[in-house]
Amino acid sequence: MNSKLLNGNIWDTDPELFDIIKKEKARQASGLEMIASENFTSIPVLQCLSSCLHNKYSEGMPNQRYYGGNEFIDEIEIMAQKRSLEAYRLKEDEWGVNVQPYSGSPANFAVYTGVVEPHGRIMGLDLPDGGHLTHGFFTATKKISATSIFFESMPYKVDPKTGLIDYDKLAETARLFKPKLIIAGISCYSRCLDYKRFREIANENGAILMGDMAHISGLVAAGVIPSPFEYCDIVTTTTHKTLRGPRAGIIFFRKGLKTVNAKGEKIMYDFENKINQSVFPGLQGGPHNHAIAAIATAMKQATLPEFVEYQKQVIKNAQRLCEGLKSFGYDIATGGTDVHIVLVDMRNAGLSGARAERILELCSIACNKNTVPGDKSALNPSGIRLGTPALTTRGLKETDIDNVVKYIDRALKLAQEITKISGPKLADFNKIIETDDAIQKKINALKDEIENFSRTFPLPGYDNY
Ligand code: DSN
Repeated sequence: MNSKLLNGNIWDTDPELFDIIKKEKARQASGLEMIASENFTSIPVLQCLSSCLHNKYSEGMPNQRYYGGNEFIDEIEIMAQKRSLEAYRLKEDEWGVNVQPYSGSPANFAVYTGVVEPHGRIMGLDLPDGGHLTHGFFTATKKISATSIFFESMPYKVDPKTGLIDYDKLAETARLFKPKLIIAGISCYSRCLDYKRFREIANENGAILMGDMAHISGLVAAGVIPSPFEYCDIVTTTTHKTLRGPRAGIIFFRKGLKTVNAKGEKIMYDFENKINQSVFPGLQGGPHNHAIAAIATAMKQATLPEFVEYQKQVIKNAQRLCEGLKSFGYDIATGGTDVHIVLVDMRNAGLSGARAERILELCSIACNKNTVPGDKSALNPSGIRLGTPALTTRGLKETDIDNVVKYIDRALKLAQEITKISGPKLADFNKIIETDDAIQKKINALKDEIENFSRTFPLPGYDNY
């Protein structure tokens, strides 16, 4: 195994692949990354991810493994657990944590598998209203997410007029549906959740309350928005969004004394074994030890004052983005944001989410089309979701966001111009983009301007890849 071809650097052994990686790096550096769930992680996280830890199998929990040679892996996993609790200011006798889930979707599935019986009932925010696939998404014709195939799910919704979660309706539906578990979590909702209200509704129905803080876990760690830990029994998260860690998932669960009943008997939480066994051996095999180490280092960063400043800036930038877009006449769902997400309703601008996403992509601004309150179909959504975590990581401040707003507006105006020529069909819109020289020139000129602007902000990570 000494062959240079088997063990040399990737730039020597596989230049074909390395070239593509370099192109992606250049794309990241020259574009404005506004996908709300993305971020640029730190060098220590990248270093853990590409370390020797990747080589090791370690099924089981620390000090109870099915493989030998796990002395240091145990040390790292225990460190990741400890630091995860510290980052959220949780006491070790009240909360436990499993850091092994491969990502957020497996984490959510592991919770339901562990604490809800097969075909037991769950309630989550409907996907078109801002919930996640794994909150039980299904449509009239199809059970889309496995969480709606193996569990019976009932969505709750936002008020189509205000865009805000309709807690009264959720309470009413929960009284009828009697869920075993209610999910307080979002994938696209720009307001803080009312965890106290969720708790009251869960209590009224004897339901477990699970917070899915995947999007907001960095903001929660920094203490700049309300925390789900005050009211939830279980909290899941990914670690790569606002938290800026590796692509991975975590499950926090309450443990210890739950309550004392009328007879004076102590009732204890029983989540720990159920959740740990559901993750392994229930659903997963070997933990990704390189990712677990990266969680440990990300959680250490999450306790630093610089991290708090970063998260404050993420919100300031998102709020400036809202105000800027509103000043150009765009409608913002719920009228604003409390977090890192800005949901822009394109209907009054005469554009669909798909057209807006496409033109922005051509101008090197990455975002995603998204349903907005009142949309009937998730297939042809009327809005775009923008986010500020990645731009803030690159050092953009409010005045830079003002420039970003102008770029977005210019791109969207181009989309309106193309729509005037193409008419309502998306295929015709795309055809004009591909064939009309004058339009292409305008797009490319704007793209060049945006890329020059973007390159002035450093991109964390390795220099060329
Ligand atoms: N795909 C993530 C998002 O974009 O919100 C959620 O998993």
